[in-house]
Amino acid sequence: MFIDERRLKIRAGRGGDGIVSWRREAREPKGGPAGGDGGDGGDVILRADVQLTTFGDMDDMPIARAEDGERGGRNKCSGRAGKDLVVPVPAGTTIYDVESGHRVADLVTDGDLWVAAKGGYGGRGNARFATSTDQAPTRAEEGTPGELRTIRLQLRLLADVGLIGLPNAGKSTLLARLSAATPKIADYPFTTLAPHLGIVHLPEFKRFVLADLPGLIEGASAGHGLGDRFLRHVERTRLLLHLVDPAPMDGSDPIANYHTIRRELEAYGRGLDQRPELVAVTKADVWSADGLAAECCSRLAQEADRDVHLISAVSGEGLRALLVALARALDAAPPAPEVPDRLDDPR
Ligand SMILES: Nc1nc2c(ncn2[C@@H]2O[C@H](COP(=O)(O)OP(=O)(O)OP(=O)(O)O)[C@@H](O)[C@H]2O)c(=O)[nH]1
Ligand SMILES: [Mg+2]
Repeated sequence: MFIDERRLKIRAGRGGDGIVSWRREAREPKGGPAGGDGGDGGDVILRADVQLTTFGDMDDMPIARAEDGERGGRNKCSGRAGKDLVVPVPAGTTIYDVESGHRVADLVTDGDLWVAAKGGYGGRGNARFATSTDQAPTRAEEGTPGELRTIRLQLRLLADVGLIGLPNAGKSTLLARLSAATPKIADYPFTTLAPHLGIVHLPEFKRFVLADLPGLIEGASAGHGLGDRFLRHVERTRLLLHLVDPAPMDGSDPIANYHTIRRELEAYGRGLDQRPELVAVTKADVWSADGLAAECCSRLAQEADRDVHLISAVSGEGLRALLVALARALDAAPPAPEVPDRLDDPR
């Protein structure tokens, strides 16, 4: 299952206690202090992993807990330090502290590490407290507790271009045509229930990552259809590719449909409506003959004041020109803005 948000309690290991003990040797009944130090507690560390695309694997982890340090031993032996717990998370995971609501880390690159909770320190044993005036200290320290906190993980997929459009517009079909991805395709709305990524190869060894999102509908920002929660996954993209069906099955007007999606982007906020956008009218193989597709293109170009491409993911028409335009637009596009530095709904 695709899970892109979750809460996680984390607890670092406690430091082991230092101990009080005495050296015992033959003919030396009252040896000096020999209590060892406790070991430090283990840290809980989150690590970005590009192989992961969901938090689904973390389901059976109600609390992420690192090992405690061991108690000190006799003969000045230190206790063993607790092992760190390394929790892999998908690359693109943003971490918020639930209590403060603040962003505390954003793990984007494979292997990025973040210490989520620091282990406690081991206490010193009595051997450490011997001085010239006190050669038999009876004092040892307890270990300190490890950090305990609750965090919220939010995933924003790492993609360069985000595919948006109404259900059935042809988003998944295009992703499948341009990349090796194999999303489910069908002639009914809401076929795609989770975002999919594909890598699109361009000439000269260039490439970009294309994200296919579940279809949006009017009122998505108010929770209609699948809602707008998947729009979070285009937040890191630098470019939107907006697909428009020139002759939707429900008889709706393609231009009105285009504006519906634009309104949802605006309602979502986070500057998504300012993101550079390319528009493509799909299914040219079906609707070119009677001029319907071309008419839709010219109306859209006028209304939206953008270049509009006419494509078919089935026949391949217009795809080469679209890729050239995408590559150019990507070169010119500014970097995606930072992810939010606060949770809007800390819970
Ligand atoms: N003839 C033709 N059919 C297409 C083309 N692109 C998509 N289709 C068809 O349109 C229907 C919907 O395509 P999808 O790719 O599943 O649409 P989607 O936008 O991903 O839809 P959701 O996942 O429901 O949001 C399918 O029956 C496709 O076969 C095209 O270029 N030509
Ligand atoms: Mg789809």
